[in-house]
Amino acid sequence: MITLYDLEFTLPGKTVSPFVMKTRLALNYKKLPHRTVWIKDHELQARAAELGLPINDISDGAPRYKVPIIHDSSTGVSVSDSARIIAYLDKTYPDTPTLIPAGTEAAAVALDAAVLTNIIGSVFPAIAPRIGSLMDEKSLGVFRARVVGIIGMKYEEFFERPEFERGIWEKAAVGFSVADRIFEKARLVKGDASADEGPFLTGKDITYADISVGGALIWARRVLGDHEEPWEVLKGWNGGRWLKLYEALQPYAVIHA
Ligand SMILES: N[C@@H](CCC(=O)N[C@@H](CS)C(=O)NCC(=O)O)C(=O)O
Repeated sequence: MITLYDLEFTLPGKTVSPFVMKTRLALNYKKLPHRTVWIKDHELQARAAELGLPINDISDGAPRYKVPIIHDSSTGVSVSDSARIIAYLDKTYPDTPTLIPAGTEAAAVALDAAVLTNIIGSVFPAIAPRIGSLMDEKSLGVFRARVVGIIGMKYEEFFERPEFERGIWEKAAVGFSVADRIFEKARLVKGDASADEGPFLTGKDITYADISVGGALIWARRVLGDHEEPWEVLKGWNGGRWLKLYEALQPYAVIHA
């Protein structure tokens, strides 16, 4: 059985992180049984160390414990970082659909970087203050300073500045359009008529790109809520590409608590 470590927030279903959702999408797509263990943000560093889990040593900034982390009891292996976890699952469970085919590791990492800049990063200033509203008091204590670092104001102030938020969504639309052009070009490079069919980014089959972008879309939707205006606006960007992908990935977004 695989244990997936995730951060606990105060919304139904508890999960928020785009990178944990990316990993969950991969686990469900591969039909690998797993369960989620929830940790509060302010407890993550101590709990992960206590459990002997691996530190994330390859993301930006100083190495620290970050979710997702998995522990696979059938091999005794623990892995941190969504891309590394997915590569581990591909290798350890070769009878499941491959998401990072051998030789495409650099492409996967470059794709993640493009998603981080143009999708996650572009909406993060509008998502971060809302994440603050979904945290337990102790975790929020630490997170408050991060929000000020990201948006230059207290998270409560953000909600009184609609013009500031409008600017964020205008910039985000540009970021999503950059991503849209990447996937348009990918379909052309694929050069296959069937690439025009299907809801996924390069056609009718799921690839690593869908999982990477999908984690981010589900994160934004969970934090924004269905009826919030930004989600309504985002749904219409780039010919509805993002909504189509979001909906097609729902069967794989199931949270196994
Ligand atoms: N590149 C990493 C990013 C992981 C990450 O940033 N996780 C965040 C949650 S979205 C986290 O655990 N932050 C906790 C912290 O930094 O204390 C991945 O893809 O797994």
